[in-house]
Amino acid sequence: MKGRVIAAAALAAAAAAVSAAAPPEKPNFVVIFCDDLGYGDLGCYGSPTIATPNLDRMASEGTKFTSFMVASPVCSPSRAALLTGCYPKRIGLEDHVIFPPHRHGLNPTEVTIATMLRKAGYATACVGKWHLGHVKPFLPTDHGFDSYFGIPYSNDMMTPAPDGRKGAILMRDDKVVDPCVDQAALTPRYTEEAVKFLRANRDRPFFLYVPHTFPHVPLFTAPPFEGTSKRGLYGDVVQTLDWSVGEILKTLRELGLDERTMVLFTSDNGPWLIMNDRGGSAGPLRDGKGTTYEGGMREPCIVRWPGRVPAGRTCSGPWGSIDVLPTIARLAGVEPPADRVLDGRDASALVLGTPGAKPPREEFFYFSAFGRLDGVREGPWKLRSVGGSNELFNLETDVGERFNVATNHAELVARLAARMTAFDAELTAAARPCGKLPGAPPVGPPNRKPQETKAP
Ligand SMILES: [Ca+2]
Repeated sequence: MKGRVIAAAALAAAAAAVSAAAPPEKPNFVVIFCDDLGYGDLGCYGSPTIATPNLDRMASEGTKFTSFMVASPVCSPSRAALLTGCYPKRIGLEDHVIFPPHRHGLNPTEVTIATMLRKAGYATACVGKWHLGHVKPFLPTDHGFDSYFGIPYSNDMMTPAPDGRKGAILMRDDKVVDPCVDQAALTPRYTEEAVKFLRANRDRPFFLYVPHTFPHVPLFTAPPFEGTSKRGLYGDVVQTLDWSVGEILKTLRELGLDERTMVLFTSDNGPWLIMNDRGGSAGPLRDGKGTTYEGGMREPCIVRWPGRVPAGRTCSGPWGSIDVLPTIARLAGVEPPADRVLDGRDASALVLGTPGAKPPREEFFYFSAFGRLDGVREGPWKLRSVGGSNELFNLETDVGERFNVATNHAELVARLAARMTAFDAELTAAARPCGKLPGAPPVGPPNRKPQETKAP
């Protein structure tokens, strides 16, 4: 008996020695970022016509967030914010999206999630639509990704191919591999590429970023997805994305990586409503893409990490894409960049459902598609102050922003408006420039329309 006790004690001591010697396993991260997906476009967010069984199951196995904010209602600035943890204006990318003639992009001096994790030994890959600069040194492979496969800007930015066709270009790393890609095959090709990356890196920590091309218009899919939804081609395309998420989750399960992998699903901005049935739905939210109402900037967000992120939970605590970098840093046990200002905050307690966890921020700022500061949220209150007109909404009782109560709360309106002015001045004074090649055309939309107000 005594011998057995000693043996057990020796075993325990040996086990303790092993665990003290071996560094804790670093978690993997998969971020799936759709393009123009609306708050109301998933079954688990209320869509009656689009079937998303994989995302619904992901939500039941993880946490569904109902106040997840992106930092711009259009593509490029929103992507810049996700990857750097900064408001787009802080890094010079607030003024609308990058077009093919442009020669600017995310400054190579910025630190992305990929740069940060790669330094910590992670394998990194970007599979999908980049839209942060399509020439060197602004490509994914210049920003911490070991590899890149996808279209470098929006799928409606067609350029002439050598054979006379017009299409979207497909790149691998820093080379164009197809000047006119078959867009109907894109989502399955991205998925195949993502799955291949997961299999190849099963034994080391990885960060996989999948910024999908869709459901941005023009919409494409193919059998077996075509004609399957009750919402026309738009629904078919979202159902294709749902299948893709299912393939990624299935692969993680097969590789035994479920408990070591956090998967985050969201989109860059709200639905493009002027596209009518080719655009999505913001569900109960007001307006959509391009606006600073909630429909433009509040996104579906599901986080799944079995054993760490509570299953079947709905969380209304506000956080957003700018908090993803600091949150991943905390969960990976790495330091976020300390030599510069970040706007994002660590939201890991909220994400992990730590009892008593508070949202990571007291206030969130709403910048327009052109970098004009339109609004601020503080607690339940949101002030939109545009062109001298004030709208105050209580988002807890009026998520659809139907009741402007500004006249009932003059003091609050004045305080929030002053806070907006102060923050914008502070941010503008400390803003860092985007990256620009010599002789680059000006940042901003070509043929700017008069109503497209630039940042001051
Ligand atoms: Ca978009």
